[in-house]
Amino acid sequence: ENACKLMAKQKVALECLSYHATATAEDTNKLVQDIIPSAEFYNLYSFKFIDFDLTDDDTCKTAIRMFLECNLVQKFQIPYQVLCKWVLSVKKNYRPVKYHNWRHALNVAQTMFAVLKTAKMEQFMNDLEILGLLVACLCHDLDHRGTNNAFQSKIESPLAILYTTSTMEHHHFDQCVMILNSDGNNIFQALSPDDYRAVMKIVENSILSTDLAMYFKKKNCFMELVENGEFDWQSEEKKELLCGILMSACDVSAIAKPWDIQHKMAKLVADEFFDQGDLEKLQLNEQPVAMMDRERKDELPQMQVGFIDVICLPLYKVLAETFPWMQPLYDGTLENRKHWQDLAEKV
Ligand code: 5BB
Ligand code: ZN
Repeated sequence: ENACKLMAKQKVALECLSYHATATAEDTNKLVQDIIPSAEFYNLYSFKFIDFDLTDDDTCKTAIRMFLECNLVQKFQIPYQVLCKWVLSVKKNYRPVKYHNWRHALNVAQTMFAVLKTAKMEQFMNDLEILGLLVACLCHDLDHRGTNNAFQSKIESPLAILYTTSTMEHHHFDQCVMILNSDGNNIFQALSPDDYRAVMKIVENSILSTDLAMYFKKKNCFMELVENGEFDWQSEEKKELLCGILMSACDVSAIAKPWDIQHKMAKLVADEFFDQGDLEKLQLNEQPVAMMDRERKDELPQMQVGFIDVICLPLYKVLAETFPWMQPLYDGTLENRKHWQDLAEKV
């Protein structure tokens, strides 16, 4: 078994070497010189943030603005050049798939920013946790191939042999570490060894928490604490749980956006699922599940209602009950449920 894993690791490493590259000096210098518009300009404090009108350059500046706005550059002595290079490198290590691309990562990070600032969750986090959460959001889907864990397992990809559970999430974290360890990309370089270890632990836990299977486990623990009237979120164990739950809340937050945005985002999600379904039909000779079958796209509104009822509303409900400033995520989702329900009834 160990020999098998070693071989898989070598294969993954070889694949990565051929694909992986960090930002060029030229691109980095250009970004370093540019002025970073304000948080207000980018609408960063709002749960209605959209990336659609942003250029690729602007998406990098948006990410940098979040670090500046949280004072992280100053607090952790991040050389500005390193921050710029790191953001460009992270962007470069997302693939141009339809949904799980750099813009999805940026949207997740922006929701986390709004959760910390506008939903006032900052009061439960120290600076190191805020740094870890923003880094985790930007890195949480690195090198996503537009296919899910079940698919990696079905095609017996080296990744699935290396990591039998949370396959892609382990890979996203590995990619995150790989970028940080690349020349001129280590935004954590000035941290003490203890802080370094602590922030990496937060990043790892937060990225692994974005696996849906992990979410269901964490949600139950979280609900138990809430039902027992927990008010103290400071212990390490509870903080890990809270960070994990917030990651899930941000990861699915497209569901809480104004309807026209949610409608477009859901189309992107569906298109990526259908592409995987096509691969399953053609490469594996298998009948894909409804969600991934283009022939069944009429069922999309009903599936979104299911997604909202089973995953999103319960998640936002327990969060809003515990932290009232999180309510906009619940309200936005409930509003979209009406629209999807209307569409589902027309079919
Ligand atoms: C999701 C879990 N899966 C294993 C089986 C199918 N379900 S689902 O029925 O809730 C479902 C979710 C079905 C269809 C869907 O999209 C059709 C376009 C979705 C869906 N998934 N809809 C979305 O808008 C989004 Br965003 C997603 C992404 C879900 C990522 C899961 C991460 C969850 C962390 C808590
Ligand atoms: Zn994601």
